[in-house]
Amino acid sequence: MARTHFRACNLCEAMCGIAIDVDGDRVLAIRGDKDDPFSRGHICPKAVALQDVHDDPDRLKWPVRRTTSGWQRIGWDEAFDEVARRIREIQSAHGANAVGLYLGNPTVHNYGSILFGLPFIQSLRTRSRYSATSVDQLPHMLSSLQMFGHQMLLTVPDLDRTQFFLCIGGNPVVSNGSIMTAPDVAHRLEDLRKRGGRLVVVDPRRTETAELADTHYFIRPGTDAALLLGMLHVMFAADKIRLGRLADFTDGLGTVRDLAKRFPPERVADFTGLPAEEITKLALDFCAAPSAIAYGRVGACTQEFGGLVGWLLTVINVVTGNLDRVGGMMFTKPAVDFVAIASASGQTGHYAKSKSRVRGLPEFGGEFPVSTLAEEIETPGDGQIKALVTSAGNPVLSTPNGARLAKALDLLDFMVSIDIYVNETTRHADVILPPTFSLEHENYDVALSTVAIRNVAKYSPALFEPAPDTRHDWQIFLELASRLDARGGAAQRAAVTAKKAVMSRLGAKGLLDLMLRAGPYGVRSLPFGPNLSVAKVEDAPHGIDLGPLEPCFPARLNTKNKRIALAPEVFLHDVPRLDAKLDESAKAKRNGELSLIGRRDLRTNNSWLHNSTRMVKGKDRCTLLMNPADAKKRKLADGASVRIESRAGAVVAKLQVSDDMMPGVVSLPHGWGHSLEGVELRVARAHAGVSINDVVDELAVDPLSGTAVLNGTPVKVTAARA
Ligand SMILES: Nc1nc2c(c(=O)[nH]1)N[C@H]1C(S)=C(S)[C@@H](COP(=O)(O)OP(=O)(O)OC[C@H]3O[C@@H](n4cnc5c(=O)[nH]c(N)nc54)[C@H](O)[C@@H]3O)O[C@H]1N2
Ligand SMILES: Nc1nc2c(c(=O)[nH]1)N[C@H]1C(S)=C(S)[C@@H](COP(=O)(O)OP(=O)(O)OC[C@H]3O[C@@H](n4cnc5c(=O)[nH]c(N)nc54)[C@H](O)[C@@H]3O)O[C@H]1N2
Ligand code: SF4
Ligand SMILES: [Mo]
Repeated sequence: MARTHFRACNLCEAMCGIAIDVDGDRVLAIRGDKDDPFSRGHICPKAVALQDVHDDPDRLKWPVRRTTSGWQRIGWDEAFDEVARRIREIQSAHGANAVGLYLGNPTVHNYGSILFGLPFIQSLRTRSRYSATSVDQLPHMLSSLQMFGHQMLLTVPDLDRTQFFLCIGGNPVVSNGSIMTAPDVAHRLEDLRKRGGRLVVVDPRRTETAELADTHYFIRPGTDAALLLGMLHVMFAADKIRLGRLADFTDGLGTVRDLAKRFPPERVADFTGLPAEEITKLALDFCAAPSAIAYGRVGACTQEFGGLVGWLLTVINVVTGNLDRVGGMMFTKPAVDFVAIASASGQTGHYAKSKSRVRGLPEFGGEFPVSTLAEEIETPGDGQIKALVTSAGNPVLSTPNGARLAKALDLLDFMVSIDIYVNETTRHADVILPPTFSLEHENYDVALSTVAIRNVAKYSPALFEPAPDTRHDWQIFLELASRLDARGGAAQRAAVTAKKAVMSRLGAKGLLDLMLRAGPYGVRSLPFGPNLSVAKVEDAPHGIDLGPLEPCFPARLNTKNKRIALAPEVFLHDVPRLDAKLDESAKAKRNGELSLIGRRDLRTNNSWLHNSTRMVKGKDRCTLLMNPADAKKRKLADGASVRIESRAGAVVAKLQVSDDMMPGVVSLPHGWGHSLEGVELRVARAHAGVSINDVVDELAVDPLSGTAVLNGTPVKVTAARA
């Protein structure tokens, strides 16, 4: 019997409502759900990959153990017992921190992983924790922690009501938006222009988003902090600073004024590549707009001064009165309110409480920069990582110098991966524990709802019964946690068994129910509010719109004094590094080096959708983009094989000459490089590409935040020998 199932796509952050036509256990079609009030029928070409991954014959369905003669199927209990035993042995021999943990991006898209990942982390008892955060949004979290007192109090663009959207280092038309859950973002950007608003893009590449913009500025990679300081200089000098309502609870304006004085547009123009007059105009236009947003994403965060950029973006929003106001940068009131839940237990996040063992880089939120993972495995001494757990991550392709990390993984005494594939990372594991995939379990976007441009609640029921004898991510975490906790005597074991029984009965769904009921739209919202619970959200298959974002400061500020800290010391301390860079760059010669940046494609999702034929068909997309002038200088023709080399390593890719690139800058996408030995992804291997992260330098880290410098790698590009 054919039927239609409604849910939210959980591949990227856009949370699009989808309608899946099914016949028995077969997916017939995946369409946009026109009745979803938030996404209004929009989907992107990736949505159908949900079906392709679901049906993928390479997807793992049961635990496997690596043996000399290949992967061997084992039972779940045997697998859980072995993993827990090896972790315990290694921790008793070498200490708790000898076991490392890496959590990848899909964790955030799966509520079971989020809700049960936390107790698992506690049971692991290790400080050697890593995640994709340090190759992504860490600077935004750092500025929220320092300025508003909570790392999860992230700013969200009020995209539908703004009159000026300044997009720095983001390409939402392709990425579908990030820390800005906004399904159908391209139409929303067009609507902005239709209502007389302006879109300005600052990017070293004329991106798909730049194509929609009123103005696009090329910028030299890694120089955005200087641009933002130049803009602040103009705003102060022209007396355009207006904090409005924020003035009553903001500290540090004078400090920012003094700092900005030192960065006139003329000082930063050559460095950034933007003429001083354009910087001045941009700053004044921003101030003149009835409402405006300074927004930055991956290109803004993962660069040499990413920490400063994260901070300065928010400073600009505050000093122009655009924070927490309609049409500016706002905050959600999500139905599952993590900020409130975490704050209630005293957890606001922390920064630099400790330093990484080998390189001395700062911890953030209990995690170390993933750029240091390889050296922590390689370097002997107290705290050396001897075993690793990876879950929903592929750091061999997604983190700097993946080739070095791959070698390091072979040094481990034990590795376990929770993943659906034998890929570039999990091929190193001793045991792989494969969870069910998206369509086999229910979901609720607890994380992404907190960064949506409207307050929304959407529950996705499971479409298919999970295959017999499979486990969800949350069940895997719970099984492992219980075994790890049962380290003590009989009494402790009994307590653990009892706790496990309760958690297991509750499940992810039961926990969600408690959180919804306790949240701002739960029981508290009575008598007139929606009184949300799992039953309520289950009753609304297309999702529930809870209204536009609303101003919430100072009430929601989490700083002790309930004031915004505009000029935290940690950021001020990093400015001299920018000064030095500015002075140095005025003198430096670039001796033929180009600056390498990344790229995303509409049909990719980091490293893991390339085993779907529908996602990889067509022309080669793992190409190096280069400006015609740079190609001519090097006598390189379009389509030539070129060698891209940095301090860290080299790869060969096909050249694509394009005047969409700023002169001096080249671009290669990430997530490719599937030809490594042992990768069991048949389609991806046939469309392997190369990994930019074999070139991106693991030693290049923003020392302030610990975020990897993924953009702005100095490279030499030459003709590849045949
Ligand atoms: N050079 C460069 N590098 C980058 C970036 C860049 O712009 N340039 N971007 C960075 C960014 S923003 C990110 S977020 C990271 C991503 O970095 P990672 O998270 O390390 O990499 P992914 O490719 O997302 O890998 C996801 C893994 O999860 C598995 N998986 C998928 N669904 C599930 C599930 O439901 N459960 C479990 N257990 N596993 C699942 C997939 O098989 C895959 O192995 O990459 C970063 N790397
Ligand atoms: N189709 C698709 N969608 C995705 C993903 C995917 O892999 N494919 N990944 C998802 C994930 S995990 C994330 S985090 C989001 C990311 O979402 P976005 O950040 O919107 O996506 P990116 O394409 O990484 O955009 C970064 C932009 O920064 C530019 N850039 C590079 N260096 C600099 C610089 O120094 N300064 C400035 N100003 N710009 C610079 C790049 O040219 C690029 O256009 O996308 C998500 N959505
Ligand atoms: S934009 Fe993102 S959420 Fe929407 S269909 Fe595409 S991958 Fe799924
Ligand atoms: Mo990301």
